[in-house]
Amino acid sequence: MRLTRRVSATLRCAVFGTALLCASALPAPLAAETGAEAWLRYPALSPQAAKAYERLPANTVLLGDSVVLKNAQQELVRGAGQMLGRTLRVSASSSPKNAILLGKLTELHTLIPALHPPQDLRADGYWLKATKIHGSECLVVTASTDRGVLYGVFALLSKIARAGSLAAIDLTANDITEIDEVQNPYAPIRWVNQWDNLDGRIERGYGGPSIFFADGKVRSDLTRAGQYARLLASIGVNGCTINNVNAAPSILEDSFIAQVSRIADVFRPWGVQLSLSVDLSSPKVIGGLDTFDPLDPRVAEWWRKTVDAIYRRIPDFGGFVVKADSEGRLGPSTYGRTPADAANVIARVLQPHAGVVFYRAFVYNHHLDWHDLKNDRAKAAYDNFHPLDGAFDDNVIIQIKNGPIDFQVREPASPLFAGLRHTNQAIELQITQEYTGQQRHLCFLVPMWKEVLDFDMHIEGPDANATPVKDLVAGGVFHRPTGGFVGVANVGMDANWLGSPLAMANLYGFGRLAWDPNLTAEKIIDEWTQLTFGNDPLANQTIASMQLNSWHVYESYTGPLGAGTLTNIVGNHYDPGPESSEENGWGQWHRADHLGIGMDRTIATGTGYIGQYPPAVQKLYEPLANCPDNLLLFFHHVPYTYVLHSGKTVIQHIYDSHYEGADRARDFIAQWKALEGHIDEERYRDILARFEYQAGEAAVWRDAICTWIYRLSSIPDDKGRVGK
Ligand code: GCV
Repeated sequence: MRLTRRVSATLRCAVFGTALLCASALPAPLAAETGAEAWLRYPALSPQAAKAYERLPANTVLLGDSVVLKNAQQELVRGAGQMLGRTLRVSASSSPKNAILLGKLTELHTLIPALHPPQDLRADGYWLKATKIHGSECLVVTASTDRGVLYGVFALLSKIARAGSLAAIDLTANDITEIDEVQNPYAPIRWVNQWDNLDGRIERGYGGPSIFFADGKVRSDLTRAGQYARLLASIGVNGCTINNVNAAPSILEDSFIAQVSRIADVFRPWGVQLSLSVDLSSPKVIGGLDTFDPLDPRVAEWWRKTVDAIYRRIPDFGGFVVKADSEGRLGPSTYGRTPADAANVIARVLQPHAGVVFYRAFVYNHHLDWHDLKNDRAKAAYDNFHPLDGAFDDNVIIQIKNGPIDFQVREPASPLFAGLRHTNQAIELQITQEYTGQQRHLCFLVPMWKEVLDFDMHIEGPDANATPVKDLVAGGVFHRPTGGFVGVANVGMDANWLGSPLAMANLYGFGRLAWDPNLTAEKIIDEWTQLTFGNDPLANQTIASMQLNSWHVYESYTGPLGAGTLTNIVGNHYDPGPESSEENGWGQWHRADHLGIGMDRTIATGTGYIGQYPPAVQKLYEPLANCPDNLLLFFHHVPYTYVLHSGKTVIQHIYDSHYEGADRARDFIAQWKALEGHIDEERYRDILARFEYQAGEAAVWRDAICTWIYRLSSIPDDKGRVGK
């Protein structure tokens, strides 16, 4: 049942690398259909669609000479060339005529004083404006930063590419010669984390080995790293932490930083800041000190010297990510110090360089006593960090997983989002599908992320407005200086980056949501599908609909009713393994026994976790009658015979859900087969094999979970399927 079809990474990288260097030679369409170009394929538009761009200026003028701006211009020339079959002429800036002008507002203003920039243009935002200069039709792509100009170019190219969709053709609306559009990012922090180890393996990575490291060193060929930065920039992601949060201290050795600086060099043209995960014991392990106590002045001095040395090599270095006192990582608790003590000592030496510290809230005891019904891992982040609210420096950001456990198929929003008012925060979302099918099952996560981002924490205080998670992390509610979005991506050397072409919708979706969490899942998937698969309306509709349904399908045959993904939690986090959650200290308990199932997290009788939420949110989950069915077992322990809002008993819901889910997974095959001839053969066959595999796995999940819970409860399935 395991997928054996693997694209030859080396072969495809060679093709991809050549493509990068020889833009004008692109695309070799067959190579592009490996998924390597992801959503940046820039296929030739149909003559009908290209008509909308007949009046697109024939020249391009660059105002400025930074590496980011030059790159933006090259990208524009490449995209327009491939999609419209036109070679934009690169001309000098003194008297632009019939030109697409690229440059920062300051430069633009010198050239066209009459053009007044919009008031609401913020850092990294862009303005696309059709205008006349000396009577000549021009198009301006401008911003207050070079990076904003690059984002504007990508937005322009995305519009052109999507105008190629037959479904979307509306020549008037798509006529770029009329455009006047301002776009701003929702938050300053839009970063990805890679959990790459220095030996080249990636923790929870399913797309091949690291694009950064091999055999304990930085790779000599960093073509893929540069290509990754291009993909990230195209969706507005502005930072990338390149190594595992379970960090090797040696990453901070001077000889290694020299190597890492080569990665920063290939990121820079795309406006992506490089950052590193660090191990807090580094001052002792590699620094020669006898301590890593954050309050010891020698430790502070060691961090200062180390950080200054990094900035000498990487002047635009972003900062550090810290995982401490978590899953065996050492941390400030060794010396009785707090996360604030640890974060601040590093933050203070980063601050003069404008660097930041992401301190992960994923701090918990994985040796919890499972006999004690009051113990609850879900409470850990809030318990550890809420009391420290306000104790962190202004360049510290608390990085909080979306839910209180660990990227399960469904969790409520972490209460810590509401528990920090005087501290910057970022939400950590997992793009790599650790608990959601490891890229072998289709699971489009944007609908799940949106539920959390849109979740109103009902914070009483600043004003009467809603306080959704997206606004809390973006810093708007409590006027924080920074904050935003972090996605654990884990792309690898596989040609299609994540090991599965359809999984790339999650990387795209993360970037788009980080830019604008108010985008709908439908809008995001429509964009991605058009950019990734092209113009065919049936293909667009089918793929978008399959993606939009996929999270619920996966949830229904793995872990319905909020029980968590009932997977093997001590092993691969992939196969069914509900018994592995119990009788150990990891705290991913569902407490299933012969009478009932679920964690009692109530204030009245349980762990008290619900009490960590603001009062109005508490009422959504307690008492039992209020709790929505889809999170019931996360919050309550109930007998199998408990009747849900839907009118079904819990046990019958579990049976039905697994059967329906497995059926719907099998239906994916037929839906996909209808696309034969509508998309390229290579991806058609590859993805079909994946759906056939998923259908088999879903049946395995169905039978494993239904049989397990039937044996436990002794309650038969009303429909007589289980055990047959
Ligand atoms: C990088 C989960 C994963 C670990 C991961 C950890 C974390 O426990 O299984 O692989 O470690 O989360 O987020 O730090």
